[in-house]
Amino acid sequence: MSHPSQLASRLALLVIDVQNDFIPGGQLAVPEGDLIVPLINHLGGQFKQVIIAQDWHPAGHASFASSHPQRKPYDVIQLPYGEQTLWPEHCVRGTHGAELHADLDLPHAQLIIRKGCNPDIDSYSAFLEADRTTATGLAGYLKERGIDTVYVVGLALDFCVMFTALDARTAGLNAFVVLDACRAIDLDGSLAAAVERMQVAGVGLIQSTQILD
Ligand code: VGL
Ligand code: ZN
Repeated sequence: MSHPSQLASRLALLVIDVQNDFIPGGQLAVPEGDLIVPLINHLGGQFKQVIIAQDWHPAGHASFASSHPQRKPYDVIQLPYGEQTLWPEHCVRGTHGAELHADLDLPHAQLIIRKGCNPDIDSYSAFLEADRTTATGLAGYLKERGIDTVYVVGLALDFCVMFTALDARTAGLNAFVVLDACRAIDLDGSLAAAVERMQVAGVGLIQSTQILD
């Protein structure tokens, strides 16, 4: 597979949730989450179009275990839109944990898209909330800019990166996940399941060496 110069304007790099709470030391730390930051910065320099996603929950969000009596983190419950894994409180809007990692260096990124803002609905995907109906507007943004191919990197590979890549495919885009620029939570086999789902959906799983000059 060959990849055209990422500077082509129809390609975009989507940087998912590289935020303090997903970095070791944070509330929902992804192992080695910090290690991908230099690579993401390097990749970013090769893309003209860079979009950043930021998990951005109000306090008391429905995805927090603390919002449900008798529940603990990583329990799975039924919400009106379906199954929801419960998480420690994380990425509460305006807090340090919700801020992008201080070393993320993507000054030319033009869009930061915040998701999970609805108190009652989670949103792993940067395209569509967990009710699978409420759109963030990202598909329209990409379409208006003539972007037809996205490269997805960040955290966590088996949750927000996967759902973003799957929804990119549903939106009719070519989608690649740059595996070495991601890290996973890997809860109960979620990493292997994510790889399988992405392959079935036609998401290209690649290494950064395949696209770096
Ligand atoms: C994420 C769990 C909860 C992610 C966000 O960024 O993958 N995971 N909220
Ligand atoms: Zn979240």
